[in-house]
Amino acid sequence: MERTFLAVKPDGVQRGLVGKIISRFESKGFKLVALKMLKVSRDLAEKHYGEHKERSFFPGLVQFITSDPVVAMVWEGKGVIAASRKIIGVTNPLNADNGTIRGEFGIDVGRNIIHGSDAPDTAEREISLWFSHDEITSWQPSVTSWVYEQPE
Ligand code: ABT
Ligand code: MG
Repeated sequence: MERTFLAVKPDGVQRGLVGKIISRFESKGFKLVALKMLKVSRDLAEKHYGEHKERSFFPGLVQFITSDPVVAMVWEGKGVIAASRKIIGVTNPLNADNGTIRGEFGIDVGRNIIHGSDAPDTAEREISLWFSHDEITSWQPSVTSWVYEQPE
């Protein structure tokens, strides 16, 4: 089953949005398989945002993500990578659709509340960057057959 990496950023944690955010993914039917709160190291931040290393906003991005705790998670389910990006909304919260997390809760691009992996290869890379094997739990929700027509 497909997996994605999501993280409530320091602004989302400070603003008390962790519960509301987790609730969105839970009630959609996706399965939480890993969760931890941590203060991100500079090394982890620079690896996570490595693709933006040469961009002018990179130092500010690293400063922001390491400034306060984040809540890091792995979620599992059919189509979870693309579906999560839809639930999250586009990068700039002012352009994000109503009903998305960023559309509902954010204004500035540098305070966009939550991160979600943008493709299968980045999801795999980010999950192994943020979590060790034994931090990811395998379990079967008893409601699976009420979420999926043909449970795997
Ligand atoms: P993330 O989930 O944080 O990766 O955001 P998203 O995938 O929606 O957007 P990308 B393109 O990956 O941006 C990463 C972070 O960089 C910030 N950013 C991005 C800017 O500040 N200015 C820019 O011009 C661009 C392209 C926004 C993202 N996060 N934060 N905070
Ligand atoms: Mg991104």
